[in-house]
Amino acid sequence: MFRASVTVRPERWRRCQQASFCRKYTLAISRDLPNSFANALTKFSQGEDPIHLEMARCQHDEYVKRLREFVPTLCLPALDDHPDSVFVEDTVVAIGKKAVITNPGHPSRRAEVDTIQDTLRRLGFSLTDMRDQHEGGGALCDGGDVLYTTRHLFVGLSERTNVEAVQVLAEAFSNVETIAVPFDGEALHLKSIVTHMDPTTLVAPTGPLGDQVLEAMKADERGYQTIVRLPNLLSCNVVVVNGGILAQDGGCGESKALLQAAAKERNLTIEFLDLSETAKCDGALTCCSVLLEI
Ligand code: CIR
Repeated sequence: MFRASVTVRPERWRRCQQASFCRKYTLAISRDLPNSFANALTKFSQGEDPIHLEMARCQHDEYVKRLREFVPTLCLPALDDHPDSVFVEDTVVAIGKKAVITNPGHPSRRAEVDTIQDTLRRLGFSLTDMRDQHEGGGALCDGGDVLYTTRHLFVGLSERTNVEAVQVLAEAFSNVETIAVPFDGEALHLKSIVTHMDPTTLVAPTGPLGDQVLEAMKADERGYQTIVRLPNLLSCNVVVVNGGILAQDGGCGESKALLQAAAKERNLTIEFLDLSETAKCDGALTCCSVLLEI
């Protein structure tokens, strides 16, 4: 039922092992695009073009193919009853062999977590189910709001993620400092705004939205020495995996050039991808996979 690829280029593993900051991912989980994808939730994306299903499928296949250059990837079968189910990142937060199964903030997304929970249980993870916590199921969280830099666990307080969830995450991952990051509603998730390239480098947009979030994170005080500021918001969501970076080809040459330079300085291989159809429903790159260290 599952499709996994194990074709990871050996030189990329070596490069990753040389880089002491790097998390060593051994498996990624993604999910095939559902036939219902055109009905995915959309709030922040602009534009009137509807989602083009076949193009979305090609782009997603390309994403998985590129990801497999860096890490073996298990692609779960599509859930056609759940238009947003390709966004697996939102269903779980995993660090080492521990994982917190989330209670997604939008009711239409809650049933997506069951198959992820099953998969992680079979992989031997120690699981906390957020849905069992804080009587009454008060904790709500989308994994897209959780940014783990290896030094801090930042949790965006968005329309999808609340303080009860911060509490659950802080208890589950008690060996790392957990920090709530309030931000106003100009983007769906914290990681729609800011991601990281290494333990001291963040990627964030230029302008007030980036300023606001970096300030809420106290990025400076917390030792994030380099902040790659990009004019294009979509370009700020990057996947850093085993010596490589997957980034959006968001049509912004300046953002691409800045990312390329930052990747080169860090001896990371950067690959640009066009996920225009996913972007039409507020999705970016990190949201289409869960990276695991097992
Ligand atoms: C949603 O609104 O839930 C989806 N259309 C987009 C989720 C994107 N997830 C993510 O960035 N982690």
